[in-house]
Amino acid sequence: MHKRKSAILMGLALLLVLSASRGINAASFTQWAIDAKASSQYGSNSWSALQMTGAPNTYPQHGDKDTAWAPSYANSGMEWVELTYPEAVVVERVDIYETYNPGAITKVELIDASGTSHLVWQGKAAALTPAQARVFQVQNHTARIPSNKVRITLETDKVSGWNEIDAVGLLGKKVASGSGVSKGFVVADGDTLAELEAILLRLKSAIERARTSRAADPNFLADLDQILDIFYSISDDLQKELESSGSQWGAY
Ligand SMILES: [Ca+2]
Repeated sequence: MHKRKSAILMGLALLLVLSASRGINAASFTQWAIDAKASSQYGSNSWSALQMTGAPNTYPQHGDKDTAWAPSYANSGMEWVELTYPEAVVVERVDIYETYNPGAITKVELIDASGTSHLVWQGKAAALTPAQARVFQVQNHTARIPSNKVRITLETDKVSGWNEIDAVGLLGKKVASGSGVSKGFVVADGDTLAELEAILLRLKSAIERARTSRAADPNFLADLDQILDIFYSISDDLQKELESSGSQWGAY
């Protein structure tokens, strides 16, 4: 019983390692927002939500600049902004360029294609001393589903003065679209698939050796056979998907 449990755990661990190693081969890239809205905005052009789109054009300056978003009123409680990006990605990091009275952010959420929000950071608002522009970097350790929207909540009465945001960068990896096991988070390419096949072949021959020399409990080996079959079907699915979506990988 103990051995069977270990075999299943080993199999799961191997699957996780393989999934992770496939992800590493896809390149991460930064996107800038193409659309933005906010709970309020100081102006319809200057200091509007749209001033958060595109790359930073205020940072590293600290000050009341009309190239950044500002809410309608300073120190008036909860405000939020929502940024939209061209590509849904598995997000690694959100970079928030706070260019006037930073520190009022209390929550950062990612929003996936279905509109579900995933909380990736929550904390207390606190003024920076001395006040200066900063890039507030939030790592995503929770949401593995691709997202193309970021929602940021600020408590504007916690940090005195106008709390302004210049731009918000979204760092992440693109995922293969379509069905099968890679839906959602697994990224595959030709090299990692070859690697996977080689590992599976080694595992298969190790099982065969153990069976021939009667070195292990037959039930344990049967479990390993089943796990191996699962890995082979994952590998096949990835191969099919790679063939059908190969053209997506050229852009980044
Ligand atoms: Ca800006």
